[in-house]
Amino acid sequence: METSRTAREPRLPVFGAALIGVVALAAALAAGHLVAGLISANASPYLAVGNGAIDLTPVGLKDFAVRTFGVYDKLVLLGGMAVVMVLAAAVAGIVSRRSPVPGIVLIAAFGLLGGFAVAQRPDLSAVALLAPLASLIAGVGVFFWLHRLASATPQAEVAGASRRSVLLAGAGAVVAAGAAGAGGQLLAGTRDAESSRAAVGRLVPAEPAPPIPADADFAKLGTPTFLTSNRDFYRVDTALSVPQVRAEDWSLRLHGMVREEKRFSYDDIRGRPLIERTITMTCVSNEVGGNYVSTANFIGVDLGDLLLEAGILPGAEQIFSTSVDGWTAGSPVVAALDPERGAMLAIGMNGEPLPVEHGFPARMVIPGLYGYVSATKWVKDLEITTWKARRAYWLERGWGEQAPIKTQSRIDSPKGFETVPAGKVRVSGVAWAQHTGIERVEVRLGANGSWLPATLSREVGVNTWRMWWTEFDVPAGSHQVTVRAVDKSGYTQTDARAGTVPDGATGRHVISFTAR
Ligand SMILES: Nc1nc2c(c(=O)[nH]1)N[C@H]1C(S)=C(S)[C@@H](COP(=O)(O)O)O[C@H]1N2
Ligand SMILES: [Mo]
Repeated sequence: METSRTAREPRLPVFGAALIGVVALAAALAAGHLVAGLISANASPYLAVGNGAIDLTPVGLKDFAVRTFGVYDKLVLLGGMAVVMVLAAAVAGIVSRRSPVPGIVLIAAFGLLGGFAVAQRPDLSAVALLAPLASLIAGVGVFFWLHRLASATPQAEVAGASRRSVLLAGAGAVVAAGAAGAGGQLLAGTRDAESSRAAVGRLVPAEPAPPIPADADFAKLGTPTFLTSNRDFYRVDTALSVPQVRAEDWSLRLHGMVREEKRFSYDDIRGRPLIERTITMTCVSNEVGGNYVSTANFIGVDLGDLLLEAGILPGAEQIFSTSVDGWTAGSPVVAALDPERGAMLAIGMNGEPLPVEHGFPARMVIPGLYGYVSATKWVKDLEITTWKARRAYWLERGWGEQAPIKTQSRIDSPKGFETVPAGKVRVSGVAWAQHTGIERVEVRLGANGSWLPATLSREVGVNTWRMWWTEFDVPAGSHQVTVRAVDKSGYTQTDARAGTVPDGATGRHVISFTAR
């Protein structure tokens, strides 16, 4: 009798088995999220796996994702991960129709992957491993428990009371998982950086930036406003979940090729006479005509002053900066030391403490250099070194070491393919050549028209964009307009098209519109 036991062991129905896998997955994710809420939102194994995936993604694909999905690229990633995980959990259930072992092995493998991803995160301590551990225990536990309940139900009785008890247990597990997940979210919310940021209050610079003149933009004629609101400021980073750093826990270490290593707390920085500078930032991933360019009043201290206090040793070339989430950037020491350029360690943006997604408590901003070599958010470490000794995040992924922002211009109105009334058509937009300044903007109607100078907005500084507008008299029909900028070095924006990799796109923005 004993020998035929396996043969008589009941097989679970396919759908029920799949469901057990999915419920166990929900329990695992929720338990991990709950424990992560107690430690750090970023300890959540789900987010950690996603972050790991971002770091492992090849440049081309990442570039494609940013281009195609914009700020939604991470949502798409998380959604895709969810689909894959639910399918895998269902499969884990289905292959376990007789014995729970294959499912438990699969779920445990999931758990280990989550643990590995959390362990890889440089912003988390070993305690954070408790979150994936909770996931592992909850996932395997719930799977085993539901599987036993269901298997103990003889097929003949499936329509009866025991089946109901399996369903009830499953529903109970889902409800508990939901509660745990929500609890985790709530706990993370009370501990996160936002409350610390609120406690900082408004930042009042001792040395405010000159007020922005009313004629610094042509917003009424279709250009962006001169200052970009914090809400509208473009955002680019590799962080799947925004690093949560409280000001009171933050410090910045300045070390390497310096005479004297320094460490600054938030109060050290905030207690200094704060300066304010109006700066237009640009991302190297900005396509011709793209939106990854914005302007703000940054508040903080001069980055060069901090370096001088530490004393830069001869031979130093690179400021190798590291964020709390382990992202790195390499900036030229000379750029930070040049008082004309005005590099900053910023803690404020448009009067407020930095928004959490823009680097709270502190970030770097160096005018004239693309963000990936100059604008480390959530910065915690500055190592003064050489170019040879250290290679930053995007350098390892095929982007250039030196990345000055290229002179560019963009048409904002009319929009591409817009239909406008025939007759006088106003064309407007922006141009930028940070650290050099815009001298002239020229616009051309049709592929062979002559270049006509546009009216420029009042210049705020060489480190900020400049708005332009002009007018054409156009008959009904379809038309095209092209813009080009000439900067103060005498350079005319090239017509030669280049992609964003390795050091920024070139080419001229052309749009088509219809007059009727
Ligand atoms: N920690 C961290 N800082 C970062 C990045 C990042 O991925 N992680 N991205 C950089 C890039 S590529 C740009 S263009 C700017 C964008 O800053 P913003 O999001 O405030 O506009 O931040 C830079 N600082
Ligand atoms: Mo960027």
